[in-house]
Amino acid sequence: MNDPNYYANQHNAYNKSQKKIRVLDSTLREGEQHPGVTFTNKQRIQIAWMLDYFGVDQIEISPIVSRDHFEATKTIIKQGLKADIVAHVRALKQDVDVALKCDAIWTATYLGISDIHLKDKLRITKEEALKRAVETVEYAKSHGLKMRFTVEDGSRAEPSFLIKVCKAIEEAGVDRISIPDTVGVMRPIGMYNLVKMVHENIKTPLDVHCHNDIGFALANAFAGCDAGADQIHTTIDGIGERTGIPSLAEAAVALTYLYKSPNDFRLDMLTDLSKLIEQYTTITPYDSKPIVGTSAYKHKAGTHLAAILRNPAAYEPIPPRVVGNRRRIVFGELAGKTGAGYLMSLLGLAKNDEDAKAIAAGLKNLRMGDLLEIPLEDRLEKKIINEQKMMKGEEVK
Ligand code: HCA
Ligand code: CU
Repeated sequence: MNDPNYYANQHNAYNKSQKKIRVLDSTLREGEQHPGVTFTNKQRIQIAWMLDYFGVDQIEISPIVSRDHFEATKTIIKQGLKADIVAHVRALKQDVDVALKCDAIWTATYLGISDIHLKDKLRITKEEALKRAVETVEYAKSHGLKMRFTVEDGSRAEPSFLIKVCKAIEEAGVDRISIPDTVGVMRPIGMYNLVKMVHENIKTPLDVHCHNDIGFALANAFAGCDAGADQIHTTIDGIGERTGIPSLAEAAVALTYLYKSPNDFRLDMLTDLSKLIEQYTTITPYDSKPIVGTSAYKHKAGTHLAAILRNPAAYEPIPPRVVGNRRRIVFGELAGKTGAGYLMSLLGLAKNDEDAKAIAAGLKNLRMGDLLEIPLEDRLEKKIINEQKMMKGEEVK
């Protein structure tokens, strides 16, 4: 059978950009800025190991927040993980010194460069900001660090000043530049234009760090990649300051299935990663959260059940097992004849159209909404594995 997403992918034109897009996960930095989130050092170390095993390219943590964070950063750096550990600090020499004390190989420093950040937060002039940016990069580079510089609030900065700063820090030897939409005010085409403008002026690889204040974070991050960025910032479940940034699950699945970006992500860890955060914080992700939500693979309406029972791909973008989630069907007043018939067969009753109809009507008359949920997976296992192979473009036997 053909890939059910074939035509959708034609519209997506994924095969036109199969470049590798990297992921920096900032659960331990941006994520800890979310209300209700604070990890113990053991948890931080465990999360870092799991993110590394999952396959992210960089893991960000801030050593300047507290003594504990300093210790956690140092310990995580010592683990010798595959991912780069990025020590995130302010654009100040004394902060770079903290990164050095952690034996960091990578550091990231940030400095607000929009008019409002310069005037009302930092209270410095553009000239002072430029000088501080260049001096910080030179300082970090002279101490042998690999370095990313974040032009904080870059989306709201005066474009010519933004480019001036980017060019100056490129000259000073910066290894990556992060273009953030710090307050989440871009729309995808705007993020595309912004990143394109920067990309046309400098050669340094670009990160995109997009906030979700209006709900565009993930779309904006990908628009930035279409314009030339090659690294997306994520957190588990998208937690972060205010409404957060793109979720690791959504970004990783989109990269794999919609962008066909080469990677070795262990996507089947995604649901467990989300559960881990739930366990360690006061946050319960809403049930309809894409990929990892408890309703992400539930099917309810009668017409949906009828289709799902024949072929789950009729109403699923990718199989739940691929992302460590589970498919369930919901029985209640919407179940319809097919749903009722399936319930009968589960209960060992002979299938009979009349009885199925009567049960479906009975369920409606009860007016009790959803009555029960049943996992639906094992008998479809082979089909699911084949779907997964097909969608990755592998041969199906
Ligand atoms: C912050 C600001 C930041 C930095 C992003 C980055 C933002 O909270 O320190 O370093 O890429 O959103 O601008 O998170
Ligand atoms: Cu941020």
